[in-house]
Amino acid sequence: MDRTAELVLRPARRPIAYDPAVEADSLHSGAARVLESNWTGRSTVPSRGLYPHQWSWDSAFIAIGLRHLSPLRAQTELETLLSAQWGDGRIPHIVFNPSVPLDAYFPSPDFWRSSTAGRAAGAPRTVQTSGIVQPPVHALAAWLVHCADPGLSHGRGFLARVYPRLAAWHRYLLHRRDLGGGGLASVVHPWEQGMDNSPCWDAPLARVLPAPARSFRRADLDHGAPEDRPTDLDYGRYVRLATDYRDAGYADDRDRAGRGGPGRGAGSFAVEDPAFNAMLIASEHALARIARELGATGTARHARAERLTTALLERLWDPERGMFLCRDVRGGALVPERSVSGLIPLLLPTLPREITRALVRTVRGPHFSLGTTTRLVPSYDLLGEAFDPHRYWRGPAWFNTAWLLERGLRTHGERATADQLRQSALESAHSSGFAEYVDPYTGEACGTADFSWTAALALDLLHDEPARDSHGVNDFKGGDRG
Ligand code: 9WN
Repeated sequence: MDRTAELVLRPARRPIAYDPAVEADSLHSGAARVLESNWTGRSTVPSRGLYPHQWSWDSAFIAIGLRHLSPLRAQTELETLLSAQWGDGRIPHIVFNPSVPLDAYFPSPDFWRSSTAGRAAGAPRTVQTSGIVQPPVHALAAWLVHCADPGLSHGRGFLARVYPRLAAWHRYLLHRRDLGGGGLASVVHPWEQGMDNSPCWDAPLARVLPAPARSFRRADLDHGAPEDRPTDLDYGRYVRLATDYRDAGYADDRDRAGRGGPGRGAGSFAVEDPAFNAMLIASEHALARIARELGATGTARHARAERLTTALLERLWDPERGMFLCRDVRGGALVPERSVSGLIPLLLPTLPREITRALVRTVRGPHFSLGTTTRLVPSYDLLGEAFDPHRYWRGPAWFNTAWLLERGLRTHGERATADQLRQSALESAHSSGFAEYVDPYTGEACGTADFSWTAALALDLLHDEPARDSHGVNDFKGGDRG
């Protein structure tokens, strides 16, 4: 059979009508158009202008939506990303497209120098990548992609091929990135957590000596409004951290971490983040399902996910605020900022009931106001000093966090709130032209338009909830059944 034929997008099964006020068909075809025009042949760029390469967690979210259009293309998206995996198990946050000019995105391949600086860590020789990572949502995506067309998946040996790579990825995070020693994975750069400019990083980043602004040229300002993007000072710190990590050979060993004193040296920034770890746990449950599908038991993986859930509660739960916080591993304390990241553990099926109740109260309460004054959950505390409805990850709402929270709410039986969030996400995705992010109050489009994960996750939300639930994280509740 000619598999290339399947790379042509097929019409999805008819999406459910979710609200007469919104044209489901037009949303569906608009989302499909965005994904088609951002497809490069082996993967999908987040955006043609601002982000012209392949990004790690973007690809996972994109695959989740693409599976409704072309399961083969969704599998290919993940396979392309995984083929750039490093020998030590890390999945790089960017896989560079060699045909894109170097000055189209900063930091470019000549900054990261993966194939030379990353040699000891096993960076691939033939493809250029960054040396940092992004949130591990890939195993969850692989499982959902498999479920979209199990016949195709079996026929291509999809799960059998991706499973060892995903297992190595989780091993890397659990063994090389437990910098706090408490069982959770740490991020060593704000870009790793994916919410680059969150106020949660302000205090840990303040210890980092910024690289001089004249030592690099930002490309993001060619596409985005400077008042919405991170400042030059933030960028100086991002560049310093990445340079130091690169110059230390992208090594993660704890002895090296922090060497050089505050402000300098790889390891001066290390944070345990609730969303990053929640995605790891959800993905660990998904890996258990994949293992079962491949004939193993998956029990050890569920047990590991449970241990991680316990560690998350012990290390990051803040009962007073009713949400999870980040831990500044170098400073040793919790960061007293409320970010959407601290709500995302709602995704986890086995959280104690009193914790999920508190999280739901918090998401509806004055700091996030879902269902009262906000349409989508803001990325940061509405009452926080640093709140800004338009600046990158300091207030606006993103669609991937909405998707994660919608699943979490549904997982814990909060149907009405989940339905409301789903509807707002669909309406905002449509009316904003699949914007990268939106003003949480008005839904006004911000950032770049035709953003791939906005289109992909809107497509996923268009499909009916029972179908999404039956292949999703809910199945992991209560262990290894299914
Ligand atoms: C740095 C691609 C990525 C997303 C991140 C988002 C933004 C990059 C940037 O774009 O980050 O990785 O240049 O700002 O913050 O979450 O993966 O869409």
